[in-house]
Amino acid sequence: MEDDAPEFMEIHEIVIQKLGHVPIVKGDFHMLPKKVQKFLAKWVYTCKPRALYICDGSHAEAEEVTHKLIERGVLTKLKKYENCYLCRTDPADVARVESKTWIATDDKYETVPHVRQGVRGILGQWKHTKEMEEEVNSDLDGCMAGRTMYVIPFSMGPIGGPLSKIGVQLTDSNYVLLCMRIMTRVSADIWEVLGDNDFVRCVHSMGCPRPVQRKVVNHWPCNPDKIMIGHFPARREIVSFGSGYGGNSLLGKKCFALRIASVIARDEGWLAEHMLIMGLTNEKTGEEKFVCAAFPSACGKTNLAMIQPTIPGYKVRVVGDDIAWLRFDDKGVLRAINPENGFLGVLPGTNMKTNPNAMLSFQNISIFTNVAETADGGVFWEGMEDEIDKNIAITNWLGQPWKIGMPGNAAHPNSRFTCPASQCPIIHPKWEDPKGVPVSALIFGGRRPTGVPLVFESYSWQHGVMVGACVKSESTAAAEHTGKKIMHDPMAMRPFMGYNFGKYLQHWLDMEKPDRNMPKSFHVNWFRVDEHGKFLWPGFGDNVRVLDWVLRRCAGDESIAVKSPIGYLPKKGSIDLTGLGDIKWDELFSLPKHYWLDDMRESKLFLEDQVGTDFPQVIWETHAQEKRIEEQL
Ligand code: GTP
Ligand code: SPV
Ligand code: MN
Repeated sequence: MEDDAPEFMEIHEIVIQKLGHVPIVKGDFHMLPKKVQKFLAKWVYTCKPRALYICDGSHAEAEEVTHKLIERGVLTKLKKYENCYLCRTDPADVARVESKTWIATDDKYETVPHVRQGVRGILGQWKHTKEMEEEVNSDLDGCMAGRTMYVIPFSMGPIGGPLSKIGVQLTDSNYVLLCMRIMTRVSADIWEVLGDNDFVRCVHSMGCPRPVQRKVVNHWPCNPDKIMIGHFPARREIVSFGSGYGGNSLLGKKCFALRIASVIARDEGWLAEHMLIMGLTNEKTGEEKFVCAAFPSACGKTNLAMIQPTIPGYKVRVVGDDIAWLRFDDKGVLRAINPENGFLGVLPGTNMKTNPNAMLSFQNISIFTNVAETADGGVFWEGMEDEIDKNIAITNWLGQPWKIGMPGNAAHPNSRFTCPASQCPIIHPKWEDPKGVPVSALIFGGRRPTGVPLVFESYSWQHGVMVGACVKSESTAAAEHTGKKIMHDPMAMRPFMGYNFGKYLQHWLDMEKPDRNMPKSFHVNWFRVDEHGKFLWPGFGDNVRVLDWVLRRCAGDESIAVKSPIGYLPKKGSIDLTGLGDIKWDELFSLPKHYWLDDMRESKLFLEDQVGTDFPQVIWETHAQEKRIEEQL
């Protein structure tokens, strides 16, 4: 391990001597586990902060940091709620930046597949370890000058749980610290629990040392031109520079719990996935089933995880809204934990009709980033028009006066709330169960305006892997893509892959074993539109009607499905549409032959181009989906 290399031992000694000149404003360096001291020493030496602040996760710490942020103008207290704050970022730093995200390994093909010659790969970006290190060393050299380095010990998953993992994040942003406290479990207990375990090394800097070189906008020092999010899976290290937004800076989330964790999962035989986890209890029988669903960013995970059912019979409870760590137990049951501690959810479109449970989750201890503010100390975004006083003055996310009906947006389309998961009124009592919950079904989906039915079921586990590999979706504001183009997002993991996607698909296939209880898998699409561009399906709480069909299939009901060339479709009338008025079933479930032939050929070409010789051919061979469509549709 690199930390043990002699030069770092020397640096460690030097820094320990030098630490006398770096005041430790909180905590005791000498009380930290040796391996953490070494990690810290290396980065103090590189980043040259003004002071060190070792966090303990206490309430007093939150108060102190919040107070500082208010004083500096980064946070505005929202007087309509308890302990809620508004934050406006530099408008140049508003979303994840996929084009600046890299995985560094010595062997290129450990990270990216062997693409077809002449093709530009889009399933992950690789850099040689040495090249990435040079870039890191040059960008981070002195990057915290004049700033405090916060040391954040955190756990992904319940502290000390058998499926949980520990991380330590260094950051020069106390906004990031506040958000990490909500999104992960920050505690001084981590130092004890760490013991002989390894930890994920997370280094984050806004990239704006003092004296600043670039004009600071909204008290949000950042360096958008030089954003870099680098991962070193071999030594479980993440280095993020230049951005303070969401997944770019809260390193426990996408960087750790998906990219690095997918590599750990490959090595240890489990799965780290971009999936929600929810429980549905049948109120008649009392039986509860859990499902996980993988949709690309801004495609409905948070909303589905928290739905308020519109048909009687189910009690829904949320375990997680974004990431699932999945592992088969010794009885062959797939179990899932939510490694996160909070929700970082999209705000536009969220209201008391579409997602009351989210609305009720952020009435306390929450941070709203890049939304509009109302004159009474409340918040506003697109979709909340019916929930605010019509005459109230509004200030948009850019700080300008704004009125409903004006062109442009009041809130940034990727504006988000950050709140503790425990505040959700339907949080599952077992959401922190260290063993996880048993999973009956896996669901894939995306925004597919045409051709793709509301729901279909895969023939088998292996076919489900193929359906997952073919996931596509309209691009959204969650990353830097502009316009609404349909993009491939296999397994909803394109931006979050930690290693070669072909090997990842093989790892999924290898999960299937005779003594395991393989969950059924499905594909859903809430976003099909009619010829006028209107959604054919009401979505949101009504999605429970689809889940009801899914669960009846899981219970073995053969009478409600018909075999089609793409998978099992619901038999006409087998989804409960009571009270919905006019639903155009035939349009919602039609499989246009030309669409599907084109789609299959295009998907096959995409995977052959992008995954090349790493693609597990067995999927095509066994499933001959194109042939079936040609002959049977
Ligand atoms: P990330 O946090 O980026 O991973 O997003 P997510 O997958 O959790 O998506 P989220 O639930 O936040 O929804 C994103 C957007 O889609 C919001 O504007 C929602 O209002 C909208 N949305 C969610 N579910 C539905 C649905 O069933 N139908 C329609 N029409 N829109 C939906
Ligand atoms: C996503 O894009 O899937 C998110 C937001 O959940 S972020 O954490 O910024 O990646
Ligand atoms: Mn997400």
